Amino acid sequence: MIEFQTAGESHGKGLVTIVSGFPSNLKILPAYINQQLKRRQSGYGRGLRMKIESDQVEIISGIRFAKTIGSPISMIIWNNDWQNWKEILSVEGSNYNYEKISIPRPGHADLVGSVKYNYDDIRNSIERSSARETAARVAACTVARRFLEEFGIYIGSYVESIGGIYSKNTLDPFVTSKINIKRISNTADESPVRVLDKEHEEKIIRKIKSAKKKGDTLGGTFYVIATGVPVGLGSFASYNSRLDADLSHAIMSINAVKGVEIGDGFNLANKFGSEVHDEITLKNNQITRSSNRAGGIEGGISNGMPVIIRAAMKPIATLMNPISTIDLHKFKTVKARRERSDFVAVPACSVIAESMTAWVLAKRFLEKFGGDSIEETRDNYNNYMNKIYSRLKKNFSK
Ligand code: EPS
Repeated sequence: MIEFQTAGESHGKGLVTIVSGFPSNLKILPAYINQQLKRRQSGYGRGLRMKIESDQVEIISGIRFAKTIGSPISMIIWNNDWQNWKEILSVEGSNYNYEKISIPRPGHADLVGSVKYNYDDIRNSIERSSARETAARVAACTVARRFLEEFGIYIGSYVESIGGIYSKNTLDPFVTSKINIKRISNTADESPVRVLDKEHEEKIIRKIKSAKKKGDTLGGTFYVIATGVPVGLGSFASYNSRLDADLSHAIMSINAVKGVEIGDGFNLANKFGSEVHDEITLKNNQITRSSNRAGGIEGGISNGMPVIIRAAMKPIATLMNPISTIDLHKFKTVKARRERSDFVAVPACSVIAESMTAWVLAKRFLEKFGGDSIEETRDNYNNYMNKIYSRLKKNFSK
């Protein structure tokens, strides 16, 4: 089973991750991981922190001569901003005179974290709950992304809406079975808000500018799509092995995500069954579906169609024009505290969601086909794929 853990505070020395369970001989270079880290840092509406940081991974173990060796891969992303926080986040403790934070921001982890962990300074909540942690996740999950590419599985994303402005539906993922997600995601990467149409890109940027001017923030929705996923990942055998449940958990775990749909999700609830379910058809003697409203998953198992996830991110909780809260020190109503932050992070969130999707798919893939080396895994995969039809025909011919 593959696993990863992350550690690190937003303004601490750095972010650390340990990734274990991947087979040996998987080709991977730091530059490949850095490329994904860069994608996570981009997007119109980010705060000043992204100008300070230029996230790069330092690989400590697990990779030799650009290939995995089967041992745990450990990585560090150093925080440039640490220089400015050495005293405030000191490990040893000192007489450094700093201001304790007692005013929680509504919608953030500030208050709940302080109640739960019995903190006397909201700074402790802020540091670990910050979305900065997702840099380490992206580094870890990029190993999974690289692994999946070996088997022709590609994951990409695009932003659908920001602040209620929906981009034109240039792609209907539920009708098209042939989705070139690499090309689509590259197009999204060229847009500062990761949308696929220029007209709405401008409208969205205007809306972000006006939110920023008002000291406000915005959320949005995005799609993540994985193509090349073989039939048979995940299982209906138990609640915790269902692929859709697994993906929902992974996406919902990303900071500020408040909604996740698989396939056409909530829309499906308003329709007749005959309008919803994807007909099973034959194309060149291969089993396929006439549509993909199920989002590539039936009965908790991948069905060979593209896996489609849609998610909603709430607006960032730090407001420069703050709403009301309580000062825990004085126990009276005040305006929430301002803290340097992003105004919009939906484009970054879509990249993080791609990463988490890669992780879940790699986990389920290795659960089914896993070997100790990439070669052994490939043999297992090929053996299964080559026999799908002959087995079906043999079993049902009796
Ligand atoms: C982030 C780093 C943070 C924030 C943002 C995401 O840096 P700082 O707090 O120093 O500005 O920009 O985090 C939040 C939105 C949050 O609420 O914590 C990053 O690296 O993605």
